[in-house]
Amino acid sequence: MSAVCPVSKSRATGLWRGDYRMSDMSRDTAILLLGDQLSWGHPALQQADPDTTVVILAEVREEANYVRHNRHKIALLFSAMRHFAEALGERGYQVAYYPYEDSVPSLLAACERAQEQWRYERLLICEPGEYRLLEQMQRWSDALGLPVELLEDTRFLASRQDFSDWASGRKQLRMEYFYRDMRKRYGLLMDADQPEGGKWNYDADNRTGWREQCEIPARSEPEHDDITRTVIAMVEAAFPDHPGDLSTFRWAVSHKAAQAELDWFCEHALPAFGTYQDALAEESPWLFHGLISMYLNCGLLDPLPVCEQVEAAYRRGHCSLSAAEGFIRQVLGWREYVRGLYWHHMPDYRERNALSAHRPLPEWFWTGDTEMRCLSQALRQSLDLGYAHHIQRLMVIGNFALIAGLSVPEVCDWYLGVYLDAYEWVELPNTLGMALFADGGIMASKPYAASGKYIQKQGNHCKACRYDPKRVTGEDACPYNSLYWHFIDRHNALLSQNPRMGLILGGWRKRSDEDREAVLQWADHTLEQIAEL
Ligand code: FAD
Ligand code: DLZ
Ligand code: SF4
Repeated sequence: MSAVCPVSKSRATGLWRGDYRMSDMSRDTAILLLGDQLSWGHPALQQADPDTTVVILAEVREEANYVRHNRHKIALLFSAMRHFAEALGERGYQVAYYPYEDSVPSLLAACERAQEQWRYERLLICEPGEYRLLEQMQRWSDALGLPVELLEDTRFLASRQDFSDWASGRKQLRMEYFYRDMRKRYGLLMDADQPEGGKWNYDADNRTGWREQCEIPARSEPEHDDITRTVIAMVEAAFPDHPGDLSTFRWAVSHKAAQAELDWFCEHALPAFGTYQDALAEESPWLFHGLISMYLNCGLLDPLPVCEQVEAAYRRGHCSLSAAEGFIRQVLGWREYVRGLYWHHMPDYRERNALSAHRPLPEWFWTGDTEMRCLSQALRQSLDLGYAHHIQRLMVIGNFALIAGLSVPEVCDWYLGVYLDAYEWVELPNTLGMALFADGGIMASKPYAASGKYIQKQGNHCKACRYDPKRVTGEDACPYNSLYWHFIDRHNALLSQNPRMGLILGGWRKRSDEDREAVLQWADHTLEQIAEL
């Protein structure tokens, strides 16, 4: 195997670039690798011959700007792309790399430029994670005048077809049953054909609130190499209006470094992960969470080895069954399930707005500047770090958006831009379906609406908040409280069809007219003042 056209490392950018001698400039096949497909398990790489293939990687305007992506997300992807380009070069591939400074407008434009240089005869692409891009790519064959093959993304544990087969004929698509089938299929945490420990799900053990019971292990900061430093400086200059404080950039940008993060998690945080999975802590944005979704979603980690590593930790007695099961349920269950649901229901899923939520997003969603302490902390860390854990996304930010009736598309775009693990296949079902109930209950069996009491139970934010979680009306009342009852009251008709809401609705109806009126009036006042909360 010989690379006819040697790759050379440019001093200026630290990138692998082709040596553009005309005699060398042709390849049979091009592979376009997207920024979230940086995996050796990529279906086109699996069948590629480096001698006849050119791999295209491109940092392009359209992908970087179709929502207001967090600068952490852009820097993570660009640096990981540049590192992967290097690794491809080391394995003998010719790489056509277009850095952001080249001002390439779109992925199609990058393929056109590469075609001029490499005169390839067919283009292989792994299907993208967003419907918007899939639709575009289906027209690329005409635009480029050559065959474009869209390959199935084999990096997931359930294919789109697997999910459709599972879904067909079912009235309800509940995650729990999908998850059990996946456990059996992959033999994870199984004892012959029975679930390890006799139960499928240890969710009830995963709900302890945070009362500073133990020390939260400190995370180390990965050291940045020249490539990452160059990318950070470029992103800071090129995206001045995007959120993200890059002085705190702490993310792994190679397979090896991402694996080291997973190893650290298994060693230090996994044992307490199960217990505090639903906790909210004033003193830490990370608690005992994995911080691996950003790597799984861009190809730096693969889901099966991740689950196997966590199971191995349980088998050697390093963590409890509830910790291992709680974690594997997220990766093998929820992650695969939301992807299946997305492709099963797109494109109309994106248009759903079952509760007619249209209120514009308050400006403080982009600054975190609100006196609601739990919400301010969750927003600020989301904007600054590109990360919030699940309960912050669901029960602090998402819950507020749900009970205040914030615009579904605006909230979805916010989530898609702000988080460094966000791609529409995973963001949309979680936001539109799970958090906002805008799919009318396809994903969640009841809305995840809660008052300040839940947030107080799960964490320690309320102690230092200017609002009082026990009060429902009045200047000091926690805004979550009246807004919660306003939500219950305004969706009374729809919610009364849901047997799981009976108790709450019954309790609300039993209250005196005066009492209810006072709460609703205060909620109206709160909504009028939403910009000032
Ligand atoms: P851990 O708590 O350590 O969990 C382990 C892993 O399980 C995660 O890395 C992730 O890969 C997987 N996982 C857990 N829950 C889910 C879930 N509901 N859906 C898919 N995977 C899950 N996750 C994303 O990857 N991208 C998103 O854009 C995204 N948007 C979300 C929006 C909302 C409104 C909500 C409620 C959840 C969203 N999630 C999203 C799911 C979840 O919050 C994140 O995966 C998790 O917080 C990532 O942090 P972690 O790696 O520390 O997770
Ligand atoms: C998110 C993202 C960003 C910010 N930039 C790029 C890019 O410049 N080049 C690229 O190939 N991919 C990028 N991505 C990831 C894509 O948006 C992602 O592949 C699609 O949204 C499909 O999931
Ligand atoms: Fe959040 Fe309400 Fe508690 Fe303040 S009082 S931290 S707004 S739940």
